[in-house]
Amino acid sequence: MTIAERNWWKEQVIYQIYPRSFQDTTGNGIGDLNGILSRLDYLSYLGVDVIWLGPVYPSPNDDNGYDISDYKGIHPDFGTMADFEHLLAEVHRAGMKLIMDLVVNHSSDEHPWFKSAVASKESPYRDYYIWEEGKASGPPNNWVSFFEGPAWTLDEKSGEYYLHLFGKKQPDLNWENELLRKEIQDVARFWLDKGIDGFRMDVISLISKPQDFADAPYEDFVDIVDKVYANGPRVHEFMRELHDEVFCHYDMIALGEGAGINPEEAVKYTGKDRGELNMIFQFDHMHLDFGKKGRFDPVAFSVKDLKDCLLRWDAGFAEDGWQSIFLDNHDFARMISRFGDDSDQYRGVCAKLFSILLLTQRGTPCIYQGSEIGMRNTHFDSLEECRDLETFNYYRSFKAAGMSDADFLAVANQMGRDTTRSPMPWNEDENAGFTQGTPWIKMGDDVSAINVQSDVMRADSILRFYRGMLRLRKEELALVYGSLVDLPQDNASLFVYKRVWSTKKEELLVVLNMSSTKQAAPDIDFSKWRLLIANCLIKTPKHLSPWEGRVYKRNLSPQ
Ligand code: ISL
Repeated sequence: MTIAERNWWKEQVIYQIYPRSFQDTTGNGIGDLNGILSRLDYLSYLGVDVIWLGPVYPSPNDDNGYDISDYKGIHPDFGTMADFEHLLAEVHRAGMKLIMDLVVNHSSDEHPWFKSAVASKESPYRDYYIWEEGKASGPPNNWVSFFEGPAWTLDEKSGEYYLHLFGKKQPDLNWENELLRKEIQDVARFWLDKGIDGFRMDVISLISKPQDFADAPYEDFVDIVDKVYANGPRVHEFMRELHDEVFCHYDMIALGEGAGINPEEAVKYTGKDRGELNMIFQFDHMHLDFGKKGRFDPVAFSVKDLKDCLLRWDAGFAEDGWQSIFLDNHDFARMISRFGDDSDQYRGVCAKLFSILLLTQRGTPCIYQGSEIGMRNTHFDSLEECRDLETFNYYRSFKAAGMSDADFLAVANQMGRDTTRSPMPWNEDENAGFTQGTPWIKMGDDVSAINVQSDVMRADSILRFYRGMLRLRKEELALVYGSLVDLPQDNASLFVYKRVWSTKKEELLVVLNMSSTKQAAPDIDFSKWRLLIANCLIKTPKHLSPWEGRVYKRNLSPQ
């Protein structure tokens, strides 16, 4: 096994801010940059290193900012460029870093490039997008969009179809066009020159399309993404070009969102001599419950499936490459609601267990806002309360296929993206201190009990536990550089592994009971280990309480 090279970006912990839902200061019900500024003390208190700021650019907000109409501006809902620059300076002053979302697989259809491309086939911007003739029966091929329905929309004027792997207001950019690639380089330089510390690059694995645009020979949507849309023929060339032209001139984080990658591809994106990205997000664990038709067609999965998936991916990076570890984000249900037990009885201990899992895996951890106080899925009582276009699109198609509103809402409450986008609950004020206006999306049902202020006050809170885990992550570099060694158990509810850092002759032991029932402890002589942190009072060494998690340490005896 090779020994991981030390790099500053491996030692960071990222905190994802979904700007609309973090902190409003103007009363328009939408979070803003000054709101983030007002909460920097909180992020310092929590102990995170890097803020990943979701898109704050001008956008018609068909997909909450993932449809950008001006890559070099700030949406007035969020503030001004001066507000952004002030925030960036203060983030740096507080000793943190800031990375921005770079959404360049597609733009908004309201971007001037697309407007010009539609206005005339002769426009120099026409080829910035992907146009194809339809077939007699309709679109050029059978590709479907991530957000349901065909991935092609007819432009009546020219009679050609444009490709959009996401919503129809999100036309895909044509990376085959060199001028377009230069525009993207220019955008990246613009923000890096302002002093930001890198990018989270939206669906970057999708930017190179197979140019034959042949039909996808798969029914299962995850297969279509993995085998047709992702890792296209020129993707690594495009990544290297961006690196050589721009990224290599900055000391930055390049974190790719790797929809549809597999471990082998992941190492191509992030291998240390490849000159592409530093790290990547993989999604296999997020797809464990996706059925044939994607997220709104969920299937059952087990703790073992989750464990196997995490282990398989860790093994993929054993020799080279690096990943960023996450268990939820703005696109997926809350981790305790999805993988754990979010009942009143177990929410607290379960959220702490998942913080151990998140912060003891090998990879740069990414905490999604609100997980550090154990937020659970928000439940919507009707579709009128939902906000996400993906939910609405799937609703139309599932309804047409005969599903009832009640059944669809139940699935949306389990799997939909809105479940995880409710605003941060800060305190017990009106709207939990998020806004003095009307929040753009419903607050969580339980904000009077689950909010930052109450967790700051309580010594045994989830928030305090996260702080402890973040401190541990800083103190114990074995958690960053140690290899991950699974200790297989007969009991499928247990996840037990070591992080072995041979360079320093140290190892850490992580013991997790990922179930709501008491389990026999693994057959380990714990007297040989020093306990560093635990989420329960250890009642008997022989048993693990529901969702009990512990981290131990010992020095390796000299060989
Ligand atoms: O399952 C997925 C990948 O196979 C998806 O979740 C995928 O990762 C996701 O849809 C891509 O998300 C990103 O791009 C979208 C945007 O709506 C999401 O919010 C963003 O995170 C389009 O820009």
